[in-house]
Amino acid sequence: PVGPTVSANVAAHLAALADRRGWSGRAAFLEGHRVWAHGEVHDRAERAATVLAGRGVAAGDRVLLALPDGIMWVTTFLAAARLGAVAVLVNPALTADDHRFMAEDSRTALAVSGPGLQDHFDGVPWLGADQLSALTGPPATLGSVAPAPAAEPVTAATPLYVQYTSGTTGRPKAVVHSHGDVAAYHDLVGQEVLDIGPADVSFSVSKLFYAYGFGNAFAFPLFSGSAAVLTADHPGPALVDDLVARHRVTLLYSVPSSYATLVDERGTGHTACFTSVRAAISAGEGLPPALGERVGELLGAPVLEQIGSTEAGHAFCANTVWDNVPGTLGRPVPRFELELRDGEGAVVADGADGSAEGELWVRGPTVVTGRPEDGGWLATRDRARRGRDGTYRHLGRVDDLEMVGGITVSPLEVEEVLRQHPSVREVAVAAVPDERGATRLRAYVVPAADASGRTDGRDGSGNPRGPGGPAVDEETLTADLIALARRRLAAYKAPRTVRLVASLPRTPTGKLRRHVVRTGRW
Ligand code: 3SK
Repeated sequence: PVGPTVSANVAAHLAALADRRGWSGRAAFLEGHRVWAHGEVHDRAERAATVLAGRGVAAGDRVLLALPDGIMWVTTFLAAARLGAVAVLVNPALTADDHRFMAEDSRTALAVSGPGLQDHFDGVPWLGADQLSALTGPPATLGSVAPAPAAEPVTAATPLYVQYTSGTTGRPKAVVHSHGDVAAYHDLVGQEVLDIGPADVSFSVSKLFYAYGFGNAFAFPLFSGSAAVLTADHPGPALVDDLVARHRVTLLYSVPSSYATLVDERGTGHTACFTSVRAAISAGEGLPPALGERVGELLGAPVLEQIGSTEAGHAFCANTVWDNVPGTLGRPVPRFELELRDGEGAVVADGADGSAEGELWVRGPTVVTGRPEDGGWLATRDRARRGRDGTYRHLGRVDDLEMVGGITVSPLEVEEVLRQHPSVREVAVAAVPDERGATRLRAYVVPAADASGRTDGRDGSGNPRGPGGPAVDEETLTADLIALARRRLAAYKAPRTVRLVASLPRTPTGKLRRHVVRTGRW
């Protein structure tokens, strides 16, 4: 075993790497009209480390970051890492109650946020992002900042950051990843899956505090000498178009619900603003095959579906730029092992046709299980089928199945059929009790931008569409969808009712909250 070294400290390692590889002057982060070079990022991070040390932050302390995506996020993270402290990455848009829970649960020593969130951290030592920003500016504006503290020696296993699993229900759970994990995301996913190099420009719809966004927009660019576009704003279709075109994005990382909005609002013609994209990555939940095709047509680039989790740190099963099987999650990422297990935890053997189906379990270099008795294996709660070619298909979450009249129905199967209707942008199916208390399937539908088939911004009757509100005839669409389901599925799988809604309840990472869909109230 190797003892603690400065070179294992990710902040020290990345600064030395940028220097050694000559990346100091190359763009690392593109934020609005500002370009931050790799060298500048590490210089600022060293100054931020001085400020944090001045506030008493030391090795092992928890520093909570409730910051929007931007240079402050990156430099504060690197500053905490340099000191051997552990960054607690939280969504700045959470409520005061959520923030208090996370600060307490993580035993936060210092919380860093915008001034508007100061009251979320009552009783916790707090540093305003604006103050930190002023203090980490170039030395000329700064005057007298003491030299940066030496980087703390660590091992690859030393805790580096905490993320909270968004979960689909209950209180979030803390997951701790180490200094060594970040390099592994880059080597195993950035390199082996995406072949990232210095010429790449990444844009991740998923924010930096999520596992997906952290790998995409922090680890990959800093380890590969490439650049990432950062924005504090919500990346709706207009912003995605604008950022991709303006910064010549080569790798677009998004989630199915966001891709659905993009193709819905932009059509499927390959528009000029996407010509720089060499791959579009999809994660967060299963990508319906028809949607994947439409995304590929719009972007004129391969769509690479993958699956990962906060506990795994990043993707553990993925399609790669060399081996893409659309409609599947691809194959295990190098050094990750996957098993399909039954409800008792026994490994499912391949059937006569060479395929197997069960709950997906994963073991690998960055997987955090919290259960030593599982021997490093993590139950993902995702169901999958492995085909004879070794690729995996997502079958939904373990607790996704609905019970109708004593028969189990996969809502995903029904949703896949309903989604083929041109007036459907998003759909979720759940079993709800009818007036007699019997359970029946109901489809909740977000109508497509122009569900009337008109292109003049008016609904089927010629009336203007309301802002965000569905301007489609509910009765006609209900009849159409039920008829479609009856034609394609066994009768008991057809929904009895359809409700039009403006949005579906999702976690911040885009996963459908099925337990909320089942309540019918959001
Ligand atoms: O949610 C996912 O599928 C995912 C994929 C890649 C990296 C991280 C995550 C959470």
